[in-house]
This record gives sequence, C-alpha cells and structure tokens, in this order.
Amino acid sequence: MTDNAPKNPLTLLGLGDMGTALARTWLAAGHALTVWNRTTAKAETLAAEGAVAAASPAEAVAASRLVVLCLLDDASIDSALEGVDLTGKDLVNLTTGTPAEGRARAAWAEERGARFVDGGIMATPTMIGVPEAGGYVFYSGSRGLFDTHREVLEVPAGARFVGEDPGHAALHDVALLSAMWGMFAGISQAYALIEGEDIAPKDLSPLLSEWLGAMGFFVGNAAERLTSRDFTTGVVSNLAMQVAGSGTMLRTAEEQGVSAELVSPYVELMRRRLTSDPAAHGGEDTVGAITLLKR
Ligand code: FVH
Repeated sequence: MTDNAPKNPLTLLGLGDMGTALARTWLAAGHALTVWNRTTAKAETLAAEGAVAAASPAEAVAASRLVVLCLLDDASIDSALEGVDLTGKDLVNLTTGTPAEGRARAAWAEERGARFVDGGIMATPTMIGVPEAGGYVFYSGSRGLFDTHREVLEVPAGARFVGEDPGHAALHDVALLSAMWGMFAGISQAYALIEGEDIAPKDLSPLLSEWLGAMGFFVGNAAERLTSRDFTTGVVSNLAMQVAGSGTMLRTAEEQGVSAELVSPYVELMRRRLTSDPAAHGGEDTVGAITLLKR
C-alpha cells in the first residue's frame, strides 16, 4: 500500500454533531469512508470533504464490513436499518443507550449474522480528534470485532474495552455520567448559595475546583469499602456527624432563600442509614449509605 492509498474502509450512519466529528477524523486519517444520514444535506457536506455519500442505509452498509452507528437513540437504529442485510457485517453502535438496549441490540445483530460491539462515548464533539482533550469510548461485546478494528476505532478518541457483556459499555458510560450529574448538582447548589452576596462566582470558582479535587479521595475510598464491606475501620468523618452537619447545610440554604432540592435526597439517604440502626451505623463512613440504593 502506498502512503496515500486509502486505509481500511468503513461506513458511518448518522451525521449529527457527534457523527460529523467522528467522520472528519477518519477522513483526516486517510480512511475510505462511506456515510449516510437521514437528512441528506449533512452527507453532502461530508462528501465535499472526501466521503462517499450513500443514497440509502442499505447502500451504505453494503459498502464496508465495518459499520458504525451514531444515531440519536436506540429507536432510530430500527428506523434506519429496518430490512437492511447485515450478514457478515461488524456493527459498532456509538448511539447512547441503556445496558438492556445494548444487550438486546447485540442479540438483534447476531440474529442478522453480524458481530456487534456497543460503545459509550465519553467525550463531546469538540474533544473528538483531540487526543490531549482526554476523551475516549467504552466498548463492550465481541472481543474479536474490537481486536479486528481497534486501530480504526482509536482514530477519533481513545478506546477502552470493558468486557464481552454488550451491556457493559453503556453501564460504564451511565455510571460516569451519573457521577458527573451529582457533581454538577453540588456545584449548582454552591453557586446558588452565594448569589446576591458580595462574593463573585469567579472568586468561588478556584476554591470549588480545589475542594472537589481534594474530595476526590471518596472515589477510591468507596471502592475499597464496597469491596471489603468494611464501613467502619479508619473512618475520618462518620455518618452521625455528617447527618448532624447536614442540618447546617439545609438551614443555610433556607437562610439564603435557596431550594435544597438538589442536595436533600443525599442527606435523606444518609439519615435513613443512620436512623435504621444508630448504634451500628453512626460510626460508619457515609459509603455505607450506598447499600440502600439497590432495589
Ligand atoms: N453530542 C454530545 O455531546 C454527546 C456526547 C456523548 C455521546 N452522545 C450521543 O451520540 C449520539 C449522537 O449524538 P449527536 O450529538 O450526533 O446528536 P444529533 O446532533 O442530535 O444527531 C442525531 C443523529 O441521529 C439521526 N436520527 C435521529 N432520528 C433518526 C431516525 N429516526 N432515523 C434515522 N436517523 C435519525 C439524525 O439525523 P438527522 O436529524 O440529521 O436527519 C442525526 O444524524 C446520541 O446517541 C448521543 O446521545 C453525544
């Protein structure tokens, strides 16, 4: 192969913000890329940049063994691939979904004679093709598919294979996003508390960043305690104290005229753990409260 000969071909279905960002990295890396999008104008834009615009999903799928999906949601996959022959294809689904949707989609692909890997993108479109931005994609499902196409999959962002259960990429994705939402909720509460006071958000900002960094130890602490089921050894801030302290947080919100709706569910969870058996749980780490979440 000469230096400018096209590299491994692939097909991409879905040219929204994320799909377009992915497509541009594969084109820039010299891959022969066939694209399809429901709204054809987006495919024409990519065609002007070197992709081949297919007239239909069937034509796009027929063009390459590796077929990547980056559509809005799981339902849009059915709508795009209804009746399309997937025999012998390697399907990589980067559409965000639940673990159950990932597993059902894997069975659906297998019934149609395709190998399947589900993906969870841990990046925004602006992080795609920018290695220093730290974005990556969780993959799970067929190890054989992943190994065959790893090099192509690593072009837009890092690739982390998290096992052969096709639901696990989505589960990792949602676990990390859930932690992110919790963090966003806490940060939102902090800024709401100072609103209207003589404290500028830009002055609180570095303090918040520093504090969240210092409190990052909770991630590893929780993992260790959930593994050992030891919630009491070496506790530095126990549950009884945290629950007592939460009263101050709630009263401060009240004084500042700020709703406590973002933080009160976590306070309630800690309180429930404590009141279920104060003698047993008062000296515990707050990690013990996690055990109440599983239904
Ligand atoms: N953008 C982001 O920040 C996040 C980052 C993490 C991963 N998500 C997920 O990536 C999937 C695609 O997201 P997106 O940003 O590209 O989304 P849109 O710009 O809204 O594009 C949606 C594409 O899906 C096509 N589409 C929608 N419905 C259908 C359908 N029924 N049949 C066929 N295609 C459909 C849509 O086509 P069109 O509107 O242009 O015709 C776009 O190509 C997504 O799962 C995120 O959760 C992104």
